[in-house]
Amino acid sequence: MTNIKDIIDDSCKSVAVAGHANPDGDCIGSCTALYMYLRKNFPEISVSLYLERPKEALCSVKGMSEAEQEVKEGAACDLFICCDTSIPDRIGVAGDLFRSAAKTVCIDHHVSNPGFADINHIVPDASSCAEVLAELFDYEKTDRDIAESLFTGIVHDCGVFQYRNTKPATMRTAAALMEKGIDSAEIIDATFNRRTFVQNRITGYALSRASLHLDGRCVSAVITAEDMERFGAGLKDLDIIVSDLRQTEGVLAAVFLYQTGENEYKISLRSNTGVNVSDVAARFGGGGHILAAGATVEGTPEQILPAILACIEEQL
Ligand SMILES: [Mn+2]
Repeated sequence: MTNIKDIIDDSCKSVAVAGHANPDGDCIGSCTALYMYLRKNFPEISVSLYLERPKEALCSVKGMSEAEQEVKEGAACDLFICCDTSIPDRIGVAGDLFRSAAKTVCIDHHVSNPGFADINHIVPDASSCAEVLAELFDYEKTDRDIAESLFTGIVHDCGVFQYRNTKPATMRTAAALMEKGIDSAEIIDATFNRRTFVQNRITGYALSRASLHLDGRCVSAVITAEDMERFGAGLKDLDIIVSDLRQTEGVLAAVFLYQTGENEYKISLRSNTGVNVSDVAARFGGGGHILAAGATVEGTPEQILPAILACIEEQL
């Protein structure tokens, strides 16, 4: 596929756009951008957008107000496009619709994506799914609102051009989007930099209790359900902890565990260099990117952490 129009033929009357569960900035930016682009440029097609409610800062992204949080009974579509989703199990609210769709397309940048849809357009070199989409859109058909969503997706996945997934092409794409007249500084501040008081407190707590392992080459922190309750925090308040851990001097990999069930933890992994955390996550049934990955595992931190450290040590 070289252009989004390649997947839309005359028989296509209805399209569903969806992302992954617990959507992040790239997922929200990509899905809303694709939704708005299809609405604007293919007015004869009915387009629906399915997204879980993200953290507050992302709710104001254009197009989010039209996102549906559940699939209505009897809903069907000719074409289902999922963005930024590496495995079908992670398709959020619209999983059933994916399974019943006549044709499915996956647009993504996760290196671990096996290509689970009928048509797969996966660019592991891209910083973000939004960067992949920008290349599939006609520039002159990309308006300011669409550019805002794409820019949001890009800056969230590359940490405002800080992470190693930032390539010259990422900067060129972002620059072209800025030419559309978006308020880039406001997007970055409002959706990426701004932290709630609760987020700051629980991040500070996690960092103050972090531990070093493997001669200081690995750092870990754990947040339990009890911790979250004590701080009045939800899962959405934890997303900056692992990137803060990664910035520790001398550290090659950061491991953050947070409780998601009675005996279940989500592992969030980040790497600076020398460790492929996508491979580590895959050993626990998860996936992601070389420098950022995750998995959900059963057990206690005392059981899970040594197993992850052993996998990381193999790579050092
Ligand atoms: Mn992404």
